[in-house]
Amino acid sequence: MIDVHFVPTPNGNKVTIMLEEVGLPYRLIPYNMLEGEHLTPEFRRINPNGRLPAIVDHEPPDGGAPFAVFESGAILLYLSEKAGGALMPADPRGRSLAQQWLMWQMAGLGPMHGQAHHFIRYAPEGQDYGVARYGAEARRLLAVLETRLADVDYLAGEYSVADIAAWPWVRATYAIGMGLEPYPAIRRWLDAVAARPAVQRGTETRNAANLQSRRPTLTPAQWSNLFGENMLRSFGAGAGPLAARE
Ligand SMILES: N[C@@H](CCC(=O)N[C@@H](CS)C(=O)NCC(=O)O)C(=O)O
Repeated sequence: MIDVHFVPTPNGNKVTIMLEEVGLPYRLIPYNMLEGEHLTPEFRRINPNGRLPAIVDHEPPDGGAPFAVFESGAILLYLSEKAGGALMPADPRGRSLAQQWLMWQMAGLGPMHGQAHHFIRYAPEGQDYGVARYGAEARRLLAVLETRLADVDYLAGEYSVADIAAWPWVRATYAIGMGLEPYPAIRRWLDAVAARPAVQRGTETRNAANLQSRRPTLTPAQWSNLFGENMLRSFGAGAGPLAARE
């Protein structure tokens, strides 16, 4: 059995989609991030970085003690290997392409779109530089994806962990007001992935409506748990400049 420490966000859905695709048994352990449920020493022992998702494999391949994995990209690779190389191309070039696009998602699409979500949806009004900077990066990365998908059906040629990593983030672009009309190849790929039964099962759990809206409303305590003092204090990060909600 695999425990999935879970929130129904793009990073969380990568893991549930992958588990549904490969058919490994798992149990969801849901967290309410707004209430700071992830800011505990117990969860820090599973993920030293304190973020979601993370998994604990109670039957790791070496037969040893339960094994924890954090970072959604590393989780996808771990699950692929556990499932005998599932959703990784068998040929070396294809495998490298899947790794390249997975790294691109983890280092580019995820963090940049994440910041675009923060500045467009959560930051106090008037944070124009952040909106401009991350909005531009978000668009640039969509253009990179469009160019790639105009040439191939899936990021590594065949459907792979790279598509599972990128798809939930691209699906979420509606929330930052970026329509996909200018990107016909992305639209085709988005629909093809969405039609997979495992993807549908893996994305059944959705965020509360407030968090799906263009401009979620957070109480001061929720803001502090996500971006402010409560979050920093739980890491022992000390005093310093803080994100402030006006
Ligand atoms: N690079 C990490 C990112 C994880 C991440 O930022 N997760 C968000 C939810 S999608 C989170 O835990 N946010 C809570 C917080 O920032 O305190 C991954 O891909 O797993």
